[in-house]
Amino acid sequence: MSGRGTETMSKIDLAIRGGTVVTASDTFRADVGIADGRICLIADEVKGAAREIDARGLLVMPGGIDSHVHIAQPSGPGIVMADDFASATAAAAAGGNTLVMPFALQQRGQSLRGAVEAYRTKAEGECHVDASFHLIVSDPTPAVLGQELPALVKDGYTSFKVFMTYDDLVLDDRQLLEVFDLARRERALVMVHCEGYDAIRFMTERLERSGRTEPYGHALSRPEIVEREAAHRAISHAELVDLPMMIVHVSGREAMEQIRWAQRRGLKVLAETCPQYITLTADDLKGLDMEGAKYVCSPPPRDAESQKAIWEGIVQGVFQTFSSDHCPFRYEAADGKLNPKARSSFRWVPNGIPGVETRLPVLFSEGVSKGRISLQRFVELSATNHAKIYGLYPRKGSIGIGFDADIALWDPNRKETIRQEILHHGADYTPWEGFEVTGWPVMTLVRGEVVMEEGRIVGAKGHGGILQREVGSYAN
Ligand code: DUC
Ligand code: ZN
Ligand code: ZN
Repeated sequence: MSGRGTETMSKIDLAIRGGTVVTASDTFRADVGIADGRICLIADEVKGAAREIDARGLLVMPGGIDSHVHIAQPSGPGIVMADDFASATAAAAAGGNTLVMPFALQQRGQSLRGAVEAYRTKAEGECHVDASFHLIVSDPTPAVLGQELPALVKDGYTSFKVFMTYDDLVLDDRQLLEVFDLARRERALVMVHCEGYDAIRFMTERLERSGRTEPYGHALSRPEIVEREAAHRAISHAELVDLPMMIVHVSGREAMEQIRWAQRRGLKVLAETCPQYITLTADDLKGLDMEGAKYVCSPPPRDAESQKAIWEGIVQGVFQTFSSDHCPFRYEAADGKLNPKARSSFRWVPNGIPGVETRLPVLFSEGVSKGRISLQRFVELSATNHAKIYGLYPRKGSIGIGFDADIALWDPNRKETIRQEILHHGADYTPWEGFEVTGWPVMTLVRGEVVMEEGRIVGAKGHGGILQREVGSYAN
């Protein structure tokens, strides 16, 4: 039910009163009524609820959906990710998110179903916000392509990631085509990590021979051309088998222009970018001693011109989603960035940075507060499009009757300085230390339960569930 005037219903568990509701299409003053974890009423006034939250002066927005995070993922010998499900989802809640989408990773030789079951076991009972898994396919055997993947897609794992680099994950062109073809048949969405394996190996070995082994070498080993070439190859393969595809973590102009070119030709190429590509640059990898390791992620951050190109892509609609690519490793740790081999070459520095907690404040501040994007575009990029693309809509991703009451209350004027000491993730640093933002999430509700209030995680872990998904709207 929605309406103007004062509404009362027989049983409303909670009313969010006096706030300004923001969706991907509108901004309007309204109260929001919640019953049984879902939005049941949107009206000028909602009275008679069992409980009320005063949202005067606040924006009432769909909780963030971060469709690209890595949590407790196997990361190579001796390397351990800094977050388990409890800490990652606490950090997500603190950052205004209500759902995260991490990856169940198939290691070579492993059954995909086995990887999914083991990952579920790690997550169950641990989450503060909802979670839903993508798959990573590293070993597309006939059994995986013929039986496991089709069955998993039917079971609600409707998206999977493939890599064009990394020794343990890379698929060659033939394998990519086989996976793409299967995805088209099953109507699953493939997420592609576009960086060319052979070019990176060539560059890495050349840099190492010339003594460029410090963290900055990571950026030199993976210049934009490496991403551009892989993006073009992935687009070509997808076109060959008529597959809609998502290119993840796009870092700069070269890959963005490939995607824009494909989209203008009518191809269903979707794209994601991340906070690191609008705020960091390769120069951050030049930190004194090994400090640059804190910024080693793939693709690497580029330069100010690239940041401008990413904004161009955001504003023009080349990008549909803005995700964190949260992939946390501790810095001061023998199982993290400073592992015993890391000083010998950048190639041993684990790739990834923490970001699930800071994604939305960075986008809100750099985007909305600085006048680059509207509130509507913010909601699309941070929640609604993720739900639509990955098969969670109309259950998640908006504020409307019948949607899960996944809501973040934002103070659009609040100024904060991002500091490690206020964050909840398992990493021991943030790449955004000292970064000033305007706009901050002050409360997060997952299915009508408050899970974060003023930076405090409230309520027990285990409220977050593990969700299966439908085929996404863009995969049709
Ligand atoms: N790719 C990701 O998507 N995340 C972290 C590291 C990587 O290479
Ligand atoms: Zn990737
Ligand atoms: Zn990632």
